Amino acid sequence: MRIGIVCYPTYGGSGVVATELGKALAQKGHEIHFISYDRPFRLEMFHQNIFYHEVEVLDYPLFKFPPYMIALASKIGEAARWADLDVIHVHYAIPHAVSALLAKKLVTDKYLPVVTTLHGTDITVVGHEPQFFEITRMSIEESDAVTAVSCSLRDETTDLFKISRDIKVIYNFIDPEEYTRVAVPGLKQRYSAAGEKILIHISNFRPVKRLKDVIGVFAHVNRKIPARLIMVGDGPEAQAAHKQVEALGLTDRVHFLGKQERVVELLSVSDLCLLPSEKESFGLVALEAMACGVPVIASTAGGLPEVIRDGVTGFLLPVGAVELMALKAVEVLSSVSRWNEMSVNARTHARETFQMEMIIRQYEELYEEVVARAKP
Ligand code: GMT
Repeated sequence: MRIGIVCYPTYGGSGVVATELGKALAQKGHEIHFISYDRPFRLEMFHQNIFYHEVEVLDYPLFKFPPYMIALASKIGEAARWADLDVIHVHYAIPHAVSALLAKKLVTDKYLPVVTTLHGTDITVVGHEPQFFEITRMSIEESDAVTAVSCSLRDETTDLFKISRDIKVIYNFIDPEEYTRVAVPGLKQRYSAAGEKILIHISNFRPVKRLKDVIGVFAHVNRKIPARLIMVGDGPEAQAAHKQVEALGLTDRVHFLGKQERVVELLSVSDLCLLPSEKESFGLVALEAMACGVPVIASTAGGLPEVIRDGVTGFLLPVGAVELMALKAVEVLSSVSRWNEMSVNARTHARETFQMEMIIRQYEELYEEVVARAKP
């Protein structure tokens, strides 16, 4: 099958899932056409079945705001005609789904089915804004198929937009060969002294990630167990996080590493992952951590309870319950046998429940279904 994949090329769960899906589909023999304003950051390899179409936005003095949505629609239409695409799969509703629906009108010589995957903030944050509400709803209603990355996101979308159509849940996945604990000589010593535990947080440092709670939990843990905190990512909350760390006198115990291309090595030297988000439709980072044998302490927000098994692969606590999260962190970090048990459970759960082949197959079946429906 010839599949067009539209996604954000930057660091972030939706782009990662879209790129990994495209790579896996190409490996299975499908022809994949990525369409975005930049090469997706995980698309670092060459593959004969993978193509990349760059969206260029005209820089004209009259345009205070470059018309990206229209440029993207034109590019999707152009790629669809040029490569004779069978289906367009957009990741993140805004503005991708709207552009794809426009492109569908441009391609007049064939029916171009559009599959939209909702990732979370496109619904819970951006789509929620009054100015985007109706257009997001329209793009969900008009797509040929819609998927959500968790039951929680499906239900929230249905309730919020009063959607009557079917939204299929297809969970995110990881490549088990890539996400596995690796030995990295000297790395643990680079960030910690003997006997210290390493906690890790990875995100885009946006308000929904509650960095204040991440640092708060760490401060409590560090009072009981000598520990370090690795902070991976960057974003609007970075400055406030630096200040909080300074105010708590923890500068030498918290390592801010900025955005990182790869996190497997860092996860491999970590003992616990913290994800106390206010909203999280899935929590890909939690899955990546578990696959590397790192138990996760998270909030019960959104889809996190569908990813983490409370008391088995980590702990789930209410949003903002900093002290309780710290208590559970200390509980798992202070018992070698408990940590080992949770680490093994986490690794197994990540591989069995979010099995890559099974999830890729679910997307393939969905493409086959919309293409068959589109046939005259
Ligand atoms: O977490 C973010 O803010 C980034 C966002 C994205 O679009 O990349 O992540 C969303 O999609 C990920 C992949 O499906 C999910 O794992 C994240 O939970 C989801 N983020 C939120 O819902 C806040």
